[in-house]
Amino acid sequence: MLVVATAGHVDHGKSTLVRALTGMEPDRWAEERRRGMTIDLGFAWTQLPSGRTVAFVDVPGHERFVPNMLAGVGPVPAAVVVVAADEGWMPQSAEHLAALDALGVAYGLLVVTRADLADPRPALQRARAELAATSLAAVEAVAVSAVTGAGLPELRAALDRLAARLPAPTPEAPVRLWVDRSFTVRGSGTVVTGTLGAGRLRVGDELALAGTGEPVRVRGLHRLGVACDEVGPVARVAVNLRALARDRVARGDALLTPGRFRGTDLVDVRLVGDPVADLPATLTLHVGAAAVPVRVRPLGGDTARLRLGRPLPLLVGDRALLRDPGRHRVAGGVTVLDVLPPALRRRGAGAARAAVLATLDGRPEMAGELRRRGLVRAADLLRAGVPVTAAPVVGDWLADPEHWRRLGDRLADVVARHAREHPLEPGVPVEVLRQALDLPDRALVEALVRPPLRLVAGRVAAAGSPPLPEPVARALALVGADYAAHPFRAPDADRLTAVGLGAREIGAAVRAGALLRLTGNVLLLPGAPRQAVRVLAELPQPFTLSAARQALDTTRRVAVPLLELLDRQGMTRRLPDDARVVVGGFLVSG
Ligand SMILES: Nc1nc2c(ncn2[C@@H]2O[C@H](COP(=O)(O)OP(=O)(O)O)[C@@H](O)[C@H]2O)c(=O)[nH]1
Ligand SMILES: [Mg+2]
Repeated sequence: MLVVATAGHVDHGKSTLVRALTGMEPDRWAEERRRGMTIDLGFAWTQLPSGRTVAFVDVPGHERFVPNMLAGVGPVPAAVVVVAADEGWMPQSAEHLAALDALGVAYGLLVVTRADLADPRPALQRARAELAATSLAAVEAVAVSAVTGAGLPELRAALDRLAARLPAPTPEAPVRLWVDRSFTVRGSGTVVTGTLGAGRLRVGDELALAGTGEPVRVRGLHRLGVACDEVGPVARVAVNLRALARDRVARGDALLTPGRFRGTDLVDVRLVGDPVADLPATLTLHVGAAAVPVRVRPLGGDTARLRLGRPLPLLVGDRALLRDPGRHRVAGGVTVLDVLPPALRRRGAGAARAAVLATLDGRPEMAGELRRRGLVRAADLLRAGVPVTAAPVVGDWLADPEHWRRLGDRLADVVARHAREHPLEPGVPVEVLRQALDLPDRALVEALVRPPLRLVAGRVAAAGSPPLPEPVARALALVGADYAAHPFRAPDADRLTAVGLGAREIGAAVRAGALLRLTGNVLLLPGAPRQAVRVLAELPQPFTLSAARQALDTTRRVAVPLLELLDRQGMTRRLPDDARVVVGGFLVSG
């Protein structure tokens, strides 16, 4: 389906032309018919000689209704610029053309109407000259009279050629249906209409309402007034929404494929038109069928940051226009460069951002996004209209390869420095690393841990390096000699101090599994209990504490807690008379 919007000054014959071509009445309101003037958007359609369908979005030409005109033109890929032969180029001819040019509309026709009232050539010539500098420079021109019918067959043929030239739409794209009308149908409920430029709609689909994010379900679909189960692009559609109050949706809202768009109220844009520095601080942004007030912050000669009065589901590469409603002026065309722009907090951040924006052209590209952002969630890129073609580093996180490598290096540096500064701690807690590297997610820290680093119990430590800090390892080597001679004698406090094992060092050694703490500072090597069971198994069973103490060549200070440990571990069993036996399995297997 070819969907075209009309454009041109009031009373130049737009609605009459649509009527003549379609036999349908585009002026829907009684007031419009009484006043003979289009106020709001009108819709009419017909078949072209080729069998194709053309649908018109007829717009008002009066300067008071330019916002309505823009809501009609915004989502439509092609336009028919209408100029009356007898009046020629007029103010809203210029303003409408400026709007089409700002939106980058490149497909259309120039139609000189009312050719029965005056020679169409001067008007045609002037209009051609005006179009020459715009996105519509190359369009075909036709002169017509809706009264005599002259030129209408040529116009139909030209519409057919236009339809054939338009780029093929993408049915697999997500849906963003800008609502240009909403109304209630008795017995059906709320219906919205729009131009489906891409994507596919089906009865039963769940969509999201852009304004509130609330889910809505498609109860029924009409394509040019005919009910159907499914509609592909490009088409004029009416969507009946299940259980949605009429006041929940209005022109400028949008129906969205869930999860594929994100409402944003902050965008960085390139402007073609007035120099950014000359713009008033407040303008109206028109995009799709929406119009929102925006505050403009210049960032460079032709780039700016726009703060929107309410969030809109915008994508990188979207075309929009800025208009000064007070001065009836299209200030410029907008290309959206970034829908998730970084905050500008530091001094000089604005200038730095301007330099970045100067390199952007609005073509969504993943590698560039990753380079600029370092890290970004895949869902955020997708919802900015950027195709995601790389695998996440962890979860939903995408990383620029170079940035990721540098983060890995920094992680190793922080772990090494921490090990030097806190030699008795077993590595760096993940959360500390997350903060040190200023990462948004702990999962990223864990994903950055690569050999020789390792993740143990929520901390990142260097593996391969000695399991214990140097001073502790040295002290253990000294007591190790003591244990070799008397494995069940615990060094006393003086000995521990002499080799340099203070409370912190002992704690580190115990955490690292290098020492076994029986109680307080009663320490043995970790293998001591098993070794003790082997010795005790040689004794006549049951055996007394005293017999055990002698066999183990140790003191009560060690023997008491050691036997209690063996009891707890089920290797020995204490009898009612306080004697013990080694538990059967340990007797046999040793
Ligand atoms: N003679 C003549 N009058 C026309 C022609 N087209 C439109 N008109 C008249 O011009 C006036 C404005 O037309 P309309 O379609 O409402 O203009 P719009 O404001 O651009 O939609 C109406 O009175 C029409 O009857 C035409 O081709 N020939
Ligand atoms: Mg009209």
